Amino acid sequence: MEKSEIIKRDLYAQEPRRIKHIEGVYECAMMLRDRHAGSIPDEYIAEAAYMHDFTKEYSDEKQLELLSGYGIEPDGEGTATKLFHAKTAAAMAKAVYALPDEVCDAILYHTTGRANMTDLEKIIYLADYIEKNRTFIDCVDVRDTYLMLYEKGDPDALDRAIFYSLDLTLEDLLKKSFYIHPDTVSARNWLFLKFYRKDHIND
Ligand code: DGI
Ligand code: FE
Ligand code: FE
Repeated sequence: MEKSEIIKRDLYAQEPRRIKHIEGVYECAMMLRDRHAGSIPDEYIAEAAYMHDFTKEYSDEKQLELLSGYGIEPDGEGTATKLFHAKTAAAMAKAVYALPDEVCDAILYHTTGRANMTDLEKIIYLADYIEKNRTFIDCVDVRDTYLMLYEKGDPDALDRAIFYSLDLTLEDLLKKSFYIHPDTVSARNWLFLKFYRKDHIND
């Protein structure tokens, strides 16, 4: 039995409300892999997709317990509860399922992104944002933008869509006056510099 099959079995046994979303991420990530990074193995996509939100339904208390058990500090001194699940899922991916480091990193950075993301990290990050079951306006907007760029043949469709999604996420976080993780900022500025260094001058 492949590791991704075991994760999937354990995930379905937890009866999480997020199965539909997770299946959507798997399907979308496979499609993005076929279009943009053909050398990534099926099994890596499956492991990262089925594991990425494995702990999402756990209570904040359980997340904090898990983090402390793994010796990991919570982000924003515990104020950014939405970020707990990426760290706990990545830690479990390593400790419980012995997944490869590349896959654990795609799980770890699926919520914030980071500078210099690998293709696998980009694919899981974007698939999580635009999979077909997402109905939030920003997700629909990024999904449409990605498709438009891809259909136009833009070789940077993946990166441009991620850049746009990071801007929307940061805007939303600022509006709510939430803690912003440094990796979210680094990811956004990494792509900002990629696209604007040559043709955009700040006032
Ligand atoms: O777990 P999902 O809902 O599938 O998606 P996700 O893991 O991408 O989580 C999305 C949430 O994470 C969304 O509410 C915004 C939040 N988020 C992303 N970056 C940051 C953040 N929250 C804080 N406080 N700080 C961040 O930098
Ligand atoms: Fe998540
Ligand atoms: Fe998700």
